[in-house]
Amino acid sequence: MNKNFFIKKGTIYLIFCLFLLTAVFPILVVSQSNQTNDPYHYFTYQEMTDLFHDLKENYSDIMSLTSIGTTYEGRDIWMVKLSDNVDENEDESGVLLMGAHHGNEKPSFETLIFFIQHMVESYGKENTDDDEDGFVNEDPIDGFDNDGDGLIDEDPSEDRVREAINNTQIFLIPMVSPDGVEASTRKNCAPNYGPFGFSKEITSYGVNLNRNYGYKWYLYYIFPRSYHLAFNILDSSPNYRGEKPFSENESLAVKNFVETQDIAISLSYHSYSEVMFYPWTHTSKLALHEDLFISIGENMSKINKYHLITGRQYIIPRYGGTLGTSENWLYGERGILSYTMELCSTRVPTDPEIVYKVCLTHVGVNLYVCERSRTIESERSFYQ
Ligand SMILES: [Ca+2]
Ligand SMILES: [Ca+2]
Ligand SMILES: [Ca+2]
Ligand SMILES: [Ca+2]
Ligand SMILES: [Zn+2]
Repeated sequence: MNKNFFIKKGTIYLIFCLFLLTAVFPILVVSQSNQTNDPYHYFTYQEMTDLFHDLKENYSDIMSLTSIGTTYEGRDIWMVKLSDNVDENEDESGVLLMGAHHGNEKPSFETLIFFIQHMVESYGKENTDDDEDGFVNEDPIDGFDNDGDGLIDEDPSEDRVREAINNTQIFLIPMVSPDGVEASTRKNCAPNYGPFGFSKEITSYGVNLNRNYGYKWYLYYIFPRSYHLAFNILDSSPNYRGEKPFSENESLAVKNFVETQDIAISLSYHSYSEVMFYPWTHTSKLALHEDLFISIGENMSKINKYHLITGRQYIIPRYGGTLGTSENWLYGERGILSYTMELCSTRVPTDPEIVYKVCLTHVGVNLYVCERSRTIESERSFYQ
């Protein structure tokens, strides 16, 4: 073996080492950073507020931003409307999507912020082959791998977004309880002055907003045991209902807003347990539109694979009834087909992949609801 060979061999070795450094090292770094998986960062109230103002600047033709009320701590309760001719009240079916009645249920607002971004960004985009597989919109967001490539919902339909925005009025209140979000609490943050507000001193803080809606409160006094009066009247309880119906700025803001609009379907997001409920939450009697509730619910279930539960099947026989929920009031007083959506299998998942998936899937659920809302008026008479 001559000297040249060793030089040559050394050069090859050097090149090999360089190759390792340039080609393999980044792969190692990337795979390591994939493994570390920093916990998911959920929006703060301020970040959401800033984002909405930015989006409104860029998409003012299809998005408006309104404060429907102010919390005890002075935060605006934001309502985003998505629609064409957004500043007009058009004769289109209305959909109401709400999150964070309970401030510690973070996926509930994250899903809606993601939806808003997806909608405004897709609206003006031409139909695009997002996954670059040569087909356009072959796998829309419906919870299924439509093209059988092993990926689910990887090529959303831009046309579908346009159709929803052009033909629906979509109202979103992603954080009903911004104070609760900031404090990460189930209840809001207003002080309580005893169960009925008669105490001179502050006795505790916070009302469970999803017990504060004023629908048939009198039943508490007729059936105190069935409706857990003791727990709902105790102001330190996590389920404290408030001193009177709509005593809270947040629930009153939702009520005042809803009363000015024509809304067909409403979804109120919570977390967790991957189930969906619809009225009634206070009785085993079937709602007048039971069949319609089931039909919409089963179609949502195909997308998110969540279990559709009726009050009759589960909550009421086992645990008694719940008064003061938003869906009871929305349906009972306004005739809105309203659902409670319990997202995720844990209250606040921190795995970014899990959060992304739940957000993406519920874009599909929300789009479905927009589509279905357009036929609800005629279906109502058919189903009754
Ligand atoms: Ca696409
Ligand atoms: Ca594609
Ligand atoms: Ca696919
Ligand atoms: Ca799909
Ligand atoms: Zn909740």
